[in-house]
This record gives sequence, structure tokens and C-alpha cells, in this order.
Amino acid sequence: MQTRRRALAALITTAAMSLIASTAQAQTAKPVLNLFCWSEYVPEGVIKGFEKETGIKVNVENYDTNEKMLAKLLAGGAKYDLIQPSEYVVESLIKQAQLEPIDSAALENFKNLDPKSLNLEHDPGNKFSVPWMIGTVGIVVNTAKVKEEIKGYADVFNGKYKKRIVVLDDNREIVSWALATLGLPINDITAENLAKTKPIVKGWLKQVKAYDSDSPKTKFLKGDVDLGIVWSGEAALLWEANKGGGKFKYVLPAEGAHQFVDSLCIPKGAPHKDAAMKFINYILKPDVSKLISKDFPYTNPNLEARKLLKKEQLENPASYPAGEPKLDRFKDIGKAARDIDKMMTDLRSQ
Ligand code: N2P
Repeated sequence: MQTRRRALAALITTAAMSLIASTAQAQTAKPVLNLFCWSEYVPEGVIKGFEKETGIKVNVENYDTNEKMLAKLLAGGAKYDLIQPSEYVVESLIKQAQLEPIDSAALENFKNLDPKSLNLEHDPGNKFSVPWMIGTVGIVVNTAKVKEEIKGYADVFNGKYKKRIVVLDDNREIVSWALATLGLPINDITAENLAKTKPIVKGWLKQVKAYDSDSPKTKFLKGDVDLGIVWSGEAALLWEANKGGGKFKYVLPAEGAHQFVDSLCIPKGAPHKDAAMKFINYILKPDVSKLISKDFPYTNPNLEARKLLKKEQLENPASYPAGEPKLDRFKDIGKAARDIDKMMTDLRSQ
């Protein structure tokens, strides 16, 4: 009896001690947020501001294409709390049940968003995504070097600017430019359409000097290239670098251009969902969102933040295009994405 009682007492002590130890650990371990986002898209100051306000440490990992992000995410392994996919990838992840629902009613600052940026076809009702920034893919022209008028893809690749061109390192984007040039819908990725784009893309790639999805602006500033097909935010920074009136011009291709809507989403099984919700609400604050626009001048969907932007920022034609350009968003194309990659790998190895 005596021995049994002692054994029981020992057992209780051990259990109590490990409980104390794990509680202590939980109290000392700093809460974290694992953010997997595009390069050149989330200002360092915004991360620091969030860490200071919440005490949550942010681990940042970057990608430069949706496809690379998807591959890593779906491989499992790493446990991300927030990702930043474009519209067609949000659509695909919802279909695959890979996202946690987001209760927008629990986000105090959700009301700041432009209703026009909400309830889009890739996520009706914004049940799984909150818009980060909206942008286009278009042409930057160094008008000090390129004297001809550049209206579209066909002008960029007319053969005169061989090896003076930078393009995004993005297979889906490049193929969409060829489809638009052929007058075909950019989401119709059939074997037949791809075969039609192949000779066009082949001719284009020979003229490309560099592929860069991270910071193509740098190649313009260094004078390595005079033409490029890049993200609008990169074009907007070049426009700013030139004090607006200068040599770098942004042209939305006459054949039509991709308008992307990039959002924050919480992957299924994210370990720190509360921290992810806090981050989303934080970046929706007008004075925080304003900082994102300053460093990365895409179209800000936050109307309250837009009220805080300077006149020059709102007049930047790459950030806030005038008129009615021909724009189209990408749709989830399922397995056809692999056909694009196969064709592009083949062409780029030639
Ligand atoms: C920023 C990336 C732009 C987002 N570097 C393209 N969807």
C-alpha cells in the first residue's frame, strides 16, 4: 500500500512538473507568424511595425512566381501562416480545399477596402482571401533610347530591340502575351492554342536579354535594357525615379494585359491562425497600407489609405491607369499549367 501510494505521488509530481515546464515554455516562446510572400511587395517597415505592436515575430520567406509558391506550399514540409497568391491561384486553392476560411467580419479594418476589389469571381464573398494589391503587367519604354511608338507586344518584339529587353521570369505571363497577340483568350490553354503560341514565343525569347520577376527596374536604371514587360509597381517606381515627366513610360499593351489581384490567404492547417488574422487586420489600417503604397506603388484597394496618398502617387499612370485599358484576369487552368511549363522549358533550353 505504502509503495503504491509513493509511486502514485511520484507520478503526480512528474506530471505536475512537466505541466509547469510546458506552461513556462509557452510563456517564454515568442509568438510567431510565418509569412510566405512575393519579393519586393511587403515593406520591411511594415513587418517591423507589426512586430512592435503585437510582439509577434514574423519569419519572412519570398517567392517570385505563384507556381513556385504553390509547389512549396503543396509539398507540405514548411508550415506557412499566410501566403499571397494571385487571383487564379486563390481560385485553385479554394477548389482544392487548401485554404482556411477568413471571417472578414472579425477584421475591424476590412471596411476600408474598395467594394470593387471585393467579391470577385475567384473568391465570391471573400470567404478565403483579402486583397493586398492590384496591378497590371505592361510595357516599360525608355523613351530616351526607343524613339518609335511602342503600343503593344508586337512592337516590343519587332526585332529592332534584340537583347535590350527584360521580361518577367514567368511562364504563364509570357504565354498570355503570345495568346493576346494572336487575339486568343488568355485563359484558353488548349494544346491547339499552345501550339500556335510556340513559334511566336520562340522568336521573342531570342530577343530577350534578361528574365527578372524580382526587380526588373534595376536593369533599366543600370542601362542594361531599354524595353521591358514587367509588373506595374516596378514601372511606377521607374516613373517616380524620373520625377514623373521623364524617360520611362508605362504602356498597357493594345492587345490586352493581365490585371492581377494579389491577396492574403491562410493555408489549411496554418499553425498560427490568430497571428495571421492580426497581420491581415494590421495591413488594412490606412496608415500602414499607405506605407505599402509608398514602397510598392501598385493599385491600392484600400480606399481609406488612398485618401492619405500624395497627389503625385495617385497621378502615377502605372499605379492608377487612366482610361479603359483592355484588361483580363487569369483563371485557374488546372493541369494545363504543366503544358505551359513544358513548352517554355523546351523553348528556353533551345
Ligand atoms: C511584386 C510582385 C508583383 C505581384 N514583386 C505579381 N502578382
